[in-house]
Amino acid sequence: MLNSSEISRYQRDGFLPRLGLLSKNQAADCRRNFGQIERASSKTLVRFEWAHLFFAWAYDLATQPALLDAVESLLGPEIVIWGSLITNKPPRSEYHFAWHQDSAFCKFVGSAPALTAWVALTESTLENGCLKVLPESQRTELAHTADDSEFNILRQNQSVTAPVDLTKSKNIVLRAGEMSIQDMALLHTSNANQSDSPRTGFIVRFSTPEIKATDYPIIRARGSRACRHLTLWEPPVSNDLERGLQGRDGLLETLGRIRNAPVSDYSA
Ligand SMILES: O=C(O)CCC(=O)C(=O)O
Repeated sequence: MLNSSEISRYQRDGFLPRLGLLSKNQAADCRRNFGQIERASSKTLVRFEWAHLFFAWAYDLATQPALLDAVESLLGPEIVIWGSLITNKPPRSEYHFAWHQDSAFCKFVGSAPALTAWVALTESTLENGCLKVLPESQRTELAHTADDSEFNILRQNQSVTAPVDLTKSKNIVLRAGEMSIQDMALLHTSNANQSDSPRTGFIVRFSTPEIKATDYPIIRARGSRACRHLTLWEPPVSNDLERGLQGRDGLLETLGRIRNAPVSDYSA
């Protein structure tokens, strides 16, 4: 569990920068598992959503006891996972994330508390485009607009428009296996990868059963409160690549039908 000074720091700043989670070898194993998905897809994937629903290794990562302990310290004992995203910046590529608040485009979370864990599967440095955050920015919701940059990895290409003082922003440099935790409303960005190796992060999105009904599949990570308004999924039990990728394609198709717009991943 987090200690009281970590909890106060999170409540004040909106993030915790550097927490140990996996060993270097465990992080490398997870990166290798993602590499297998890339090879099976025959493309370099820049973003890959929902791995925790279809691959046991990704579910295990998203529900590591130390990760859930940290989340429980901040959200309480009832925890749901509503999303995961692997972000993978290829070496020397222009892919980046514009300044944004996740809360601006996740209205379905409603007033439920929500946070994101960002787990480094490779080291995450200034050179390869680590996460950068603006402390205390979680208190104000800012206006966003579409940003038509081809290399903004955000699905809706969003970018904050309100003038903000970014001089107080902080880089979150992590070793492979470390993680940071951010409030969903914290303003953040990350620059392009100027190094010779990929930069890969595994993002897990947490909330509580108070989350509004959503068409997203939800995994209960801790607790037992009734969640009848949510679509609860069972954890995946296998790492079979073909079955996992097929299942995920099916989910993307279903979400595309519900939204009447194709839902797909970006590949480089
Ligand atoms: O992986 C990154 O560098 C940033 C991810 C991010 O901003 C997001 O998923 O909202």
